Amino acid sequence: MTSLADIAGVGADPRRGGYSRHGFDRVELELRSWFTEEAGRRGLSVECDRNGNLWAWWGAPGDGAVVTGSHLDSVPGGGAFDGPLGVVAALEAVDVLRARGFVPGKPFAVVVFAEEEGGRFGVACLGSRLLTGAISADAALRLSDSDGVTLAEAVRSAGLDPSRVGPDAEALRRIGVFVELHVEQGRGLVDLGAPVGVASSILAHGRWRFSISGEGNHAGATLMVDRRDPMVAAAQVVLAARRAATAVEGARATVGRLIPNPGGTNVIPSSVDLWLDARADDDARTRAVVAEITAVASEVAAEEGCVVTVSEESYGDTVVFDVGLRDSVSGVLGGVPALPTGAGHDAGILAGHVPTAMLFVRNPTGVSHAPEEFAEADDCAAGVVALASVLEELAR
Ligand code: HGY
Ligand code: MN
Ligand code: MN
Repeated sequence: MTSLADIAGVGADPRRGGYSRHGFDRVELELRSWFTEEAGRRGLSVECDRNGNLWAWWGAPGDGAVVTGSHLDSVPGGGAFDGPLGVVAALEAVDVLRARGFVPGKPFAVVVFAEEEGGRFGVACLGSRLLTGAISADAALRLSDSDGVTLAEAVRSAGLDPSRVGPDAEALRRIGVFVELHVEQGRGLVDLGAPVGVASSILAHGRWRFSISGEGNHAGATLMVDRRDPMVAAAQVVLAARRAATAVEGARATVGRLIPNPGGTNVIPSSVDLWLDARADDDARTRAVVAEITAVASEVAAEEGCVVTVSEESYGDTVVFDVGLRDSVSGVLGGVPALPTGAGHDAGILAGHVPTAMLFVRNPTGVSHAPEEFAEADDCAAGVVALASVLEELAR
């Protein structure tokens, strides 16, 4: 909790509440130096890979390492635990292992992945997607933030060489097993009355951009019959998202970001961009929900004399974590519960390449991606001890 308190002032967002810490922005760079210092204090040697992921090595870097960690960036106005808890727990777990006189029998690293939330460049888990090749360097370098700054420019200003951004087979080969500790985003552990759990699966989920264009005009001089108002179509897409997801067991659909252009109070927008976040237990259901929303979007756009284009910005199929590893992790912890999660993680991206597990720490309200996100000190401590025991077993 002291370590989390150390960074409590970094990236606090007075307008939204909570924290706004985004890939390679000034705030996140400050968090990177904080992490580098904390790792240095523990005698870990820190290196930054070609995609901006930080690796703090306990001993010499090498292949087949036991790796743990998470991310430091947040959603806009996010909570204090989503990401940083996993990074702090990893550092604290090193302290616990050291106190036990443990020395890793394998290469061992604490990792901080870049831009996990996609809060700046729009693609979630960007650092781990680049590392594994789940997104091409070209597509990634072209991504831009709301000020039009491209990822290429952002990584360059962070001291990286954009021409080296891309799949990193060496970094991937170095990961023998990855364990990510994360605050639970949901009420599974609360309802079970357990402080710590292990992840079983992650919902299939993706992000789609809907761009609706109509005719910009004067709010007062334009008769209602003469309008081609993309905001009216957009509003119906938002409602269609709610309807379509409610109709499919376990599906979720959200429009949390909608930008009218130009955005004047007395101006009928010429275009509206909105982003759909859709998730479900499997690929088919997720795709079905998106297809239904897309069909409604085309219909309502046509009715309003508007044009809509839909582009998929990121997608990941359902992740089922390695059952053997999950069960042995649960066993090391005396049989903690296994829970599915609706939240994506770097562990979900890596799971397709290396044995991966996740530990969850109880979240009393289940609320996340909001300033109210919280975890009790005792539960965080239980998470650290659990992580240390799992790492000790894996790094023997
Ligand atoms: O969106 C997610 O599920 C994750 O927090 N990036
Ligand atoms: Mn998150
Ligand atoms: Mn997270």
